[in-house]
Amino acid sequence: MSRAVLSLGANLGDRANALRTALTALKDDGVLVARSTLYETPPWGPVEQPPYLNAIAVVRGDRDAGGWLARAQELEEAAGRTREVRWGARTLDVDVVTVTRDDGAPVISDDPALTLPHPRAHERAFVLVPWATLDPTAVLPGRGRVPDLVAALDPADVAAVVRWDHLH
Ligand code: PH2
Ligand code: MG
Ligand code: MG
Repeated sequence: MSRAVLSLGANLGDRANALRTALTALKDDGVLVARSTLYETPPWGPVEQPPYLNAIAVVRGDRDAGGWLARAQELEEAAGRTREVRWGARTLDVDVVTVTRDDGAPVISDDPALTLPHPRAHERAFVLVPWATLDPTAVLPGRGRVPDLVAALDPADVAAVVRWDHLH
């Protein structure tokens, strides 16, 4: 058994439907511990593209890190994901942010296929803001408490992550 934090994002097609379908699939798997609401977020990175909807899911189940990555990729495929441009637009992206073993030890990996913890999570408001709101006790291994990481971000980046689903 292990616990994983997943970051979900979509910026093509019916974004909310893509996220909700993936969250429902995790619930149906019996692994969903908690999920954030949906947030609209400006695209991060070098590629010009439409705004994202993002969410965080905490899952726990009988999988190791590679098992969570495999499930994440199945969810992307089920959403019709095509993988063209790195950091480019996508119907669904599911990234494994952290994996924690049942003894509390974080999985640390520099495997290029699955680097853990996620190497850029600590600088991404679209990951940290929903995560800190969902779980104010969360820690990103090697980086610190998630609310502290939010406090270290540019306030403009934090303010740009806007709760979306109470508006719709
Ligand atoms: N994902 C990316 C690149 N940029 N920006 C936002 N706001 N949200 C994302 O999920 C995202 C991104 C590549 O995975
Ligand atoms: Mg990603
Ligand atoms: Mg990804």
